[in-house]
Amino acid sequence: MKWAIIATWRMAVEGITKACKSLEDKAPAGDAIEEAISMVEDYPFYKSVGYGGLPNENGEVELDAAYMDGDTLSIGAVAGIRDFKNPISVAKKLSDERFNCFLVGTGADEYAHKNGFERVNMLTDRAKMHYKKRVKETVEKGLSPYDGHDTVGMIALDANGSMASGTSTSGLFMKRKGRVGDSPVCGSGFYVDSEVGGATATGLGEDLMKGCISYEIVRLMKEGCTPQEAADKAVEDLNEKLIKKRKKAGDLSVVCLNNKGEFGVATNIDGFSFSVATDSKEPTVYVCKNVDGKTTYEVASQEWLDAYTKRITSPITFD
Ligand code: SD4
Repeated sequence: MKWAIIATWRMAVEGITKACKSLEDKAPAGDAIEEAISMVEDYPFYKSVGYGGLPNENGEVELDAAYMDGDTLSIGAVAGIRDFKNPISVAKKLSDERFNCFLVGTGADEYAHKNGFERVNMLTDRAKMHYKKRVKETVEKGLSPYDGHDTVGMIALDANGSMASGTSTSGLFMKRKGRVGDSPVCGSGFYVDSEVGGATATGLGEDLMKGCISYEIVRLMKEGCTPQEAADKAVEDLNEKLIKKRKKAGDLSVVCLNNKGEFGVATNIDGFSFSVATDSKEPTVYVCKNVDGKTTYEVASQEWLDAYTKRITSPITFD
């Protein structure tokens, strides 16, 4: 049986590269997801996931994460958790619970503490600088505080045909305290059913939730769409509906994978990237374009990859 793993954004590629070795050694999809997402959470230069994630409007890092097992449909999720190193691991552990599997705020913190998860101050000096800079720019230039975000969302298929999905994010930069996006919400930020496939989303949570977009993609795949057809249709339909009913649509980007290891990707923005690997494909980063409402993608060039690394690691300057 084939294995495969796909994730939103370039930032997932190191995690995926590590998880590939486990999938090759017949590790369960859920373990591969936890391993790969933890690696994204731990890297301080990814400023929208885990350690180094950007704070809310009060300067506090509040993290959302979720995990779903595609064999049992078990779900675990946390929202607004503070100062725990790996929210994905807390979410995965919660998926063992029959009840109380989605915890928020201090309830999530207490659960994580009682279950021995590692506490770490997740607000880095670099994130503080981003915050100060944004406060200054917002006052001086009237910028939207919500610009800029990247959630990691992932789906894996293992050699036994089992599937799992996970998400992890610090949500929107400068979000209101207590704000929860789509990422920990089942059906919106993620969904997986090993009998069909899985999907995960990134973008403006408030809009992604209006279409329950991850569930919608899995539903379309179940009805016979290929992953690419399902992703295109779900993003196009939601984008159109939002424009028709509300005059604007936020960023909507998705990746999906069926239980044969075939993947699909769609976005309504330019510049969405994703990372994918299968038993016959080395970990690869692709960059998407949206041309006349259709998503196309190509392998990220070395120039693009170099510019990315430079951008995320360069010093933060105040003009
Ligand atoms: C949220 N969807 O909290 C997340 C943010 C995100 O890419 O995905 N950014 O709304």
